[in-house]
Amino acid sequence: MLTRIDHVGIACHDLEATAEFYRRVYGLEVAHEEVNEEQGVREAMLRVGGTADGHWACVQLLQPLTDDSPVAKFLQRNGEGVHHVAFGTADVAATAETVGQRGVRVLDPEPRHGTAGSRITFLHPKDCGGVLTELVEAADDSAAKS
Ligand code: MC0
Repeated sequence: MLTRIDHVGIACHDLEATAEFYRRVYGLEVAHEEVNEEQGVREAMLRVGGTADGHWACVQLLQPLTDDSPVAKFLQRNGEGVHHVAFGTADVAATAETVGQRGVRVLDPEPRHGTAGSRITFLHPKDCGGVLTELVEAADDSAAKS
């Protein structure tokens, strides 16, 4: 059902300064940057290593676009730090349905638009041991469905 750790999302106030930290300390470079208005974030993906299913495990830096977005609320409450964990799956809708049947609240019954053409859904942190959890079907993951 889950095929990889796709990314760890990290909330930050300043995307450039945080990306510079990851570059200076770990030598990681930004592979992709995007604004996702629907989610209220600017984000940057930093590739850490390849995964067994042919994708990348990434660090995702998240800077809020607006004061009332989920990441802004998280920063106000907790300060900078780990915001969510995202797992890859070949079929986000089917995986969300399965975990929903297992008693976890699925926050996006219809998958939404995520990084680089991916389809994503979030699971409620209160049903996942305090971890906001994201399911990601990358643009080319669906090839693995058949
Ligand atoms: C909130 N809570 C969290 C949390 N955010 N716990 C762990 N990790 C987080 N990130 C906890 C709060 O501390 C609070 O606990 C309770 O959940 C309710 O939080 P709230 O903010 O007061 O209330 P809600 O219900 O308005 O919002 C929480 C919820 C929301 C998780 C439903 O943030 C949401 O829908 N998030 C999913 C979308 C998202 O985060 N998008 C940004 C990343 P207490 O104990 O005080 O009640 S977008 C992204 O990552 C995209 C670009 C991608 O990957 O492609």
